[in-house]
Amino acid sequence: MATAAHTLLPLSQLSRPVTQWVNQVRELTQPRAVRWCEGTEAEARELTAELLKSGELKNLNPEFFPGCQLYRSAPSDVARVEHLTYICTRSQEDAGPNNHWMDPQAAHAKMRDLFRGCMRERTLYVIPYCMGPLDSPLARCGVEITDSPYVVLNMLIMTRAGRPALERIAREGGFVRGLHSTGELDPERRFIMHFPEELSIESFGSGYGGNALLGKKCHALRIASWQARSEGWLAEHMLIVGLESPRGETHYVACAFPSACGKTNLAMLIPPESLPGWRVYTVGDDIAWLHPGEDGRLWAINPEAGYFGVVPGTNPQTNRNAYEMIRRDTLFTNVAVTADNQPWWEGLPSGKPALDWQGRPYDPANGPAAHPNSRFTVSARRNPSWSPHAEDARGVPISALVFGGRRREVAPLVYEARDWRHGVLVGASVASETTAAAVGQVGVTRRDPMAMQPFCGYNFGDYWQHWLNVGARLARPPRIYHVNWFRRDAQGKFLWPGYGENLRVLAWMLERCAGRAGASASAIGNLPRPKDLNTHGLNLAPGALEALLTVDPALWRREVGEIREYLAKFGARLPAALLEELGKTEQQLG
Ligand code: SAT
Ligand code: MN
Repeated sequence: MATAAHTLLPLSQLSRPVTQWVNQVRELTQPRAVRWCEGTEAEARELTAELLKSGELKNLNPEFFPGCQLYRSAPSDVARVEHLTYICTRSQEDAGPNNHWMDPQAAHAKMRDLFRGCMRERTLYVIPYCMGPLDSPLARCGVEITDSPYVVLNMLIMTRAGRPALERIAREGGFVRGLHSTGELDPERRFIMHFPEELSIESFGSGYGGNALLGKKCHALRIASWQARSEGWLAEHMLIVGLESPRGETHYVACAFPSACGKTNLAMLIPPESLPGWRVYTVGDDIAWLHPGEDGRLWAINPEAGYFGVVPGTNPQTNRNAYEMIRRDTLFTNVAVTADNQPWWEGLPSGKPALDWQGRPYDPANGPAAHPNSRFTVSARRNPSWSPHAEDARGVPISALVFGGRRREVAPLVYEARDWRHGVLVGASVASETTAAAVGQVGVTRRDPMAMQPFCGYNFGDYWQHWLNVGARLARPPRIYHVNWFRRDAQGKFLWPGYGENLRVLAWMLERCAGRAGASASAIGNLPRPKDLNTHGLNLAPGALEALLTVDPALWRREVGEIREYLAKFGARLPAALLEELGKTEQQLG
């Protein structure tokens, strides 16, 4: 009886600190109603029905895409806004040269002005959520307050949201506070502010992705990276994938690539027919929380419960799992539609767009039919390769960490760091061509250490030192690799087929971890010799493999110079160990 009575308690009575905060926000923002999210399916259905009625969502063809809806965002609100994203620490040094910084008091004052009265005529939604399995000691909770029902629907898919999360918060006390309003969607009045010292987030003026789904980049990376440093773990922009070899051994690998560089595709990789006996299991596609375990290994959980993936390019060849997964119960944002109301995007093998992502009759003169950063939101359990170990409270043990970027030249297909310390330098030196996931010019090469440039909630110098410290605590650290699926030849053609064939590279890494595969030492680390990589059945162009596995000393001397110049920005906070490792590489380049 006691439990039954307990579950009937209104959510607003479960946690006093949460209720007090909701009341303060209500006074500031003046909503016409407050709705606490239970996290039930009935609630999601009800909310969807309301949005269909108001026209904010549209049903897609129920015969081919049952349970799927389309949302069109404001055309000026289609990606993360890094230039409007701030880390607000008391000392600017703590935010570091890698972040935009604002004084916390000034930032709060600015945001208070924006939030004042901003929810008049709107409903305020309270979303308690848990990042990570509800029973995991590694999981952390938050509460997002938002006036966007679209954000609520996304959060219900992307996190463990609702009553069980609030019950955990009531037990534990602490939670990350995320306040969000779409405001007027005015790019001139848009800010994404983080207060790591207060474990809070304030986001105004955008309804899109990482700007608005505060559990994702804002909490699980920027705030969590700060929490992780003080608690001795790592919050990383990494997919987690389980690879079962034909020998029947399963190893877990975590890989950091910048946004829109294929993390989701790699996490759901389908082994090519020429590699029989391999199986792939997805634990996560975007974020990993990594903890040193008592056994001296590194253990990982995926804090998310769904995927917010890039739609264009998804097809049966590139990612059959995702292609199947998004055919039901999926929320599409900014895709095109066909004449019979099916979602359509660039890269689909058939169909043609009738309306573009803005709902205009499709005209190629207006650019792509689907926005290049159009997204699907879908429960992780819809993924045919979903790993039930994604629910394990202690996580999965990591055998290898992989960094990567999108680079036409310089970086070879794969190399292995000499050891953890060198691996931290390899991660810190990642560079990549920018993509449509953030507002700004696409295709410019920039440094993106550990793929965390937009997401690290504190000074990169301190972050690299923290990486070194975590490594020092691991008796059995994972090996560290760097990959580049995006090398091109002089004509601009990709040298490597990518997608499912990337398993060949992962297989080499796992064989290295098991002490069974060969490599040759180079100045930048260990590379497979052509014979160490299984290229059976791959029709690589003549000379392509050699080009993919070559370290060009002249290009690398320039690269080392650029890395040194980049690292120098971090001044006294830069760990000396990284310069020592860079010195070793430079010396060996001759
Ligand atoms: O917009 S999100 O940050 O959620 C997606 C991404 O950039 O990876
Ligand atoms: Mn991402």
